[in-house]
Amino acid sequence: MGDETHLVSNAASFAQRGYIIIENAVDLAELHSLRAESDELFNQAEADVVADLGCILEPHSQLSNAERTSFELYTCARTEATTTAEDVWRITQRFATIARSLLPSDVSVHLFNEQYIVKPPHQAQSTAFAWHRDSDFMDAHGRDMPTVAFWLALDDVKETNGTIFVSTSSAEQSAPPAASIIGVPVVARAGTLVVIDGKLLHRSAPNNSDKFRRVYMPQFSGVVRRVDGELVALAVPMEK
Ligand SMILES: O=C(O)CCC(=O)C(=O)O
Repeated sequence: MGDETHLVSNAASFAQRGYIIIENAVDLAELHSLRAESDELFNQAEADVVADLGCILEPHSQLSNAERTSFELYTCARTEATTTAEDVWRITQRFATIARSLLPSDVSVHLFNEQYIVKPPHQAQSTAFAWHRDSDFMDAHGRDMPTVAFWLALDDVKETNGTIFVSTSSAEQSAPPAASIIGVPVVARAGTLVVIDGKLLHRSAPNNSDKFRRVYMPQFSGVVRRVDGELVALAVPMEK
């Protein structure tokens, strides 16, 4: 099957279910670069990663508006962030081409957010994420902008170490998140990518294991602004 056929079948499946799973989305060398960047950011963090940062580490801080909106300027800032940042940035750009095949054709693909979600060992409930849709975090203005999150497992993931669960019921998708939803856990090897629509209901489990659970998660969308016109996060153009 050619690459193009793959993208078409992925797009159909994504439109229908709100997520797709792509195994071996990165090779071993890329996985090492991503893990190294995640660990470097964790070790550099000046706050408690769980209690203060909610397990979220960003590979950049204090970006200017120009850096948040220019491919060239973001690339400069981004590739200086860590020792392996250049390798990771190449992967992010490859993911942007997949995002192109999944977002509506009238949306110009921008990098909206870039983060690692790191759950240290034995952290129980404090590392769980409740049922939500990524669009829940936008105001009424931004909520209409289609977004896709690229949730890339850097460690093997399962129910006991903090994997995500996705809701597969269309009735649940349109209702407010309820505690009674069960969902389906993603049990997968490191290197597996789950692409999640901004409107898909998902949650994640606590990490009860004795090892770190690391995930790299860039998000792509059009330019997302708040009602007051301010950017919500990044708006780095990814299409030439
Ligand atoms: O990685 C996780 O455990 C959950 C991440 C998540 O649900 C999110 O960032 O929206």
